[in-house]
Amino acid sequence: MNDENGNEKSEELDDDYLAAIDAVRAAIERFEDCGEAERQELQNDLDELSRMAEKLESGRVEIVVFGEISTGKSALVNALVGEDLTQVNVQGGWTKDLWHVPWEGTGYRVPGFAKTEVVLIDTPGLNEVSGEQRGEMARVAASKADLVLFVTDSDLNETEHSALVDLADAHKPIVLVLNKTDLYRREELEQLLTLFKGPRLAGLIEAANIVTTQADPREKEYIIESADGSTRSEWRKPAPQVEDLRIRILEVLEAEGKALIALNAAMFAADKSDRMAALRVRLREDRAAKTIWSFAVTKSLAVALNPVPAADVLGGTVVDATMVVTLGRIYGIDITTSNARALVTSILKAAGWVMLSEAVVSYASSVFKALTVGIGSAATMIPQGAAAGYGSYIVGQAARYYFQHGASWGNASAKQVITQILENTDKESVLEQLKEEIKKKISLNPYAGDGSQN
Ligand SMILES: Nc1nc2c(ncn2[C@@H]2O[C@H](COP(=O)(O)OP(=O)(O)OP(=O)(O)O)[C@@H](O)[C@H]2O)c(=O)[nH]1
Ligand SMILES: [Mg+2]
Repeated sequence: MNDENGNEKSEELDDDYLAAIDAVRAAIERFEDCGEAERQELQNDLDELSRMAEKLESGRVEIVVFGEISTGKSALVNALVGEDLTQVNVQGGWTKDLWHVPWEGTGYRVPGFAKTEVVLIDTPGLNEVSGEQRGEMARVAASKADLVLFVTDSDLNETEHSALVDLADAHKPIVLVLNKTDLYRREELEQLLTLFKGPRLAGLIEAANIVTTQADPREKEYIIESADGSTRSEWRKPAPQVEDLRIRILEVLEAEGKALIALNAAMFAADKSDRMAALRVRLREDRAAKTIWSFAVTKSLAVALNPVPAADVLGGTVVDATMVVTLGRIYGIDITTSNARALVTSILKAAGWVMLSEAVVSYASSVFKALTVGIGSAATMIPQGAAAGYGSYIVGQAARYYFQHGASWGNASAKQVITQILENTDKESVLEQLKEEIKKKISLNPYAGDGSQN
């Protein structure tokens, strides 16, 4: 950008670029307040977002070299950089890691930055025998690239074609590099290029982005004639030919480098944000389910092992209130113990006292049995405990719904929600499982009778 005096003006970063920085920062902030357990699960994603923010803020461009094994990706990186930095080998599957190679002297600078860095990232090849994990690593790297150099040395096979489709679907800018052209006769090469520029890849890659190279051409026999007329032959490796590719990369960067980086970062942030949100939902649901179950079991055991006053069996106990406070925390909502108690009571009311009456029946029968066969009989304590645990289980499910909806019953009434929960719960199976838990505990407790002795 030049001003009226013809001097280069230091450009401001444009709105898209700043919006991309904001999007990445916002994605980070969205998950920064999560609890310790969630943070551990989300840490990798958060780190990746931080790296993306740092990349954006420093204006770094990342070009990922991607493709089948042994197509010459590593050789291409070396040829572009002009140094043998990454390892080239005839053996397929040679590159096992991601190699970040700074590409100095490109002359490219992201507008708005005084100095920027272009990095070439060499990746492991696709289709390596037992190298699925490394192939995946390469795909992930490509999905984060500002620009992908898709390297092939022949017509595209199934793996290559579907990888190309995936990248194009993700709106990745791609330069398709046909390498090792020294191995083809002229007609063969033309035939291949016609194929690449034909209908099969139309829509996936524009013709201008199909480039040929010789990253590490095979040795050729050179005939050398001496002054005396005698000749000798010598085998030498010709210089690599990657100039067309270098020019094309710079053209793409000059034309849309900054937009590519911004678009890439914004899409990355959106994807990560979705992924992390989904992961967080799954984590919360897992933890909530485990919490509800463990409190239901605790309640079952408490009631089964200590024949208790009616008030405890009827719910609204410390166990239920503590469960509600714990569930609230899982969903990032702080609730006081007295509010938790109030919530438990309102859930029980909304349940239409169904559970209560069941619990009462169960309690009454236990009292009756206790009177007839003696307190501590497994025949009485197990059903009584399970019924109490079932009550806590339902209270837990309702409280979970309440917290999932931001501490409200959403569009429904508490009664509707709880009726639905009662309908959707396989009561028999929950009771059976609770009974099993109680039995396990009794058999582990040397002081509790197993019922048969009574
Ligand atoms: N004839 C010819 N051979 C090449 C060319 N470029 C690379 N090669 C050879 O192809 C083989 C594989 O090259 P690499 O650069 O290791 O290929 P790669 O894609 O990095 O392979 P992996 O890391 O195993 O996936 C080596 O023997 C190179 O010498 C080329 O332009 N022409
Ligand atoms: Mg390699």
